[in-house]
Amino acid sequence: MAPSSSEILFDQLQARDRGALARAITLVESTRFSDSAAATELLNLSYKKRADSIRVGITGVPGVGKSTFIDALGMLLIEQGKRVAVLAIDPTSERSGGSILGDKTRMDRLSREENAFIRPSASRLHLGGVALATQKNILLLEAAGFDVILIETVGVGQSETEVSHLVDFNLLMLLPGGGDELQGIKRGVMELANGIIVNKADLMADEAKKTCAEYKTALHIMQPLIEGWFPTVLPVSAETGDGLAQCWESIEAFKEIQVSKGRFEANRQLQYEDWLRNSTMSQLLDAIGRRFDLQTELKNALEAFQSQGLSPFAAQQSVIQNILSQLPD
Ligand SMILES: Nc1nc2c(ncn2[C@@H]2O[C@H](COP(=O)(O)OP(=O)(O)OP(=O)(O)O)[C@@H](O)[C@H]2O)c(=O)[nH]1
Ligand SMILES: [Mg+2]
Repeated sequence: MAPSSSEILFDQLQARDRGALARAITLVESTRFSDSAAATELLNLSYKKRADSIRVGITGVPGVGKSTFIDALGMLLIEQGKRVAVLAIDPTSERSGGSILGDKTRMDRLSREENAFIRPSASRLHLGGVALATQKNILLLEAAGFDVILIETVGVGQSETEVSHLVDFNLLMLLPGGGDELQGIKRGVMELANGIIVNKADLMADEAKKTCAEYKTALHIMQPLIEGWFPTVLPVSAETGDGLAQCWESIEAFKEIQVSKGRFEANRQLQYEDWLRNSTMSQLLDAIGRRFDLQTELKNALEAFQSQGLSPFAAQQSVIQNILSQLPD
């Protein structure tokens, strides 16, 4: 039997064909129903033959130095013979429109490397949608031989939680000085971190050390997120490269522990279960929304509530009944 188009595309991916990677990403991000069978087949192949890799999420407030750090760390890893892919999850990119270009210029060394691949955030989607789509892109990148996947996320509250469902290691980037509130870091975010780095230590070496000590103390008070692992806290400089090698060593040490305890695969299994649940719900909701013009139904319901004296409950009931009455029994 002749190979299917997805099998051909998968072979091209494995042969590290960059054009094939771009086509593969377009295919799995397509919302056209006619693409869904081929996309699923490609993802099946990528999932079944998935290779060893590490997925690291890098979160922090805008300007903390995430892109600069990824550029420098990526170069270090490429020197070690690794292949590095960078994905961005940026819920603000749609609004500002500038951050994608910003990232490009700040990863200018990495973007010229044959063994690197950089993909900006798919901004047409809401945050949850971006995270769900990213899970699929990760598999494609791994099929294409990328063994380190770095995910840059702007820390604006919810995105840290979303990205923690995608990665093996959560790296939180902070600036020297200032308490949690100053850095816009909520307590829950710190609890998700497997490692913390305090960047721009070249500008403020003493302050960076002090901040590290403060976070170490704060972490000691907290219940450890993962048994047998105490999050590393390091001063670094993305600009000079100081501390980057140690940071990567700690990520590798973490992976080793997780693998040896059987938790590495177990964590990914949970993440796929999570994806299955959320992605199914979101796709079905999209499909129902399109099939029944949910937007118009909701607009009418809102109008009925706002100006026709209907209670919110009655307005909701009329939308649901309207839709359900169109379905066969
Ligand atoms: N001195 C110094 N400057 C740095 C360092 N890291 C980043 N910068 C500078 O800080 C600014 C912001 O860096 P980015 O890497 O773009 O920060 P980001 O976190 O990716 O920002 P967003 O993508 O907008 O969220 C740039 O001007 C960098 O040159 C560092 O370690 N030391
Ligand atoms: Mg950036």
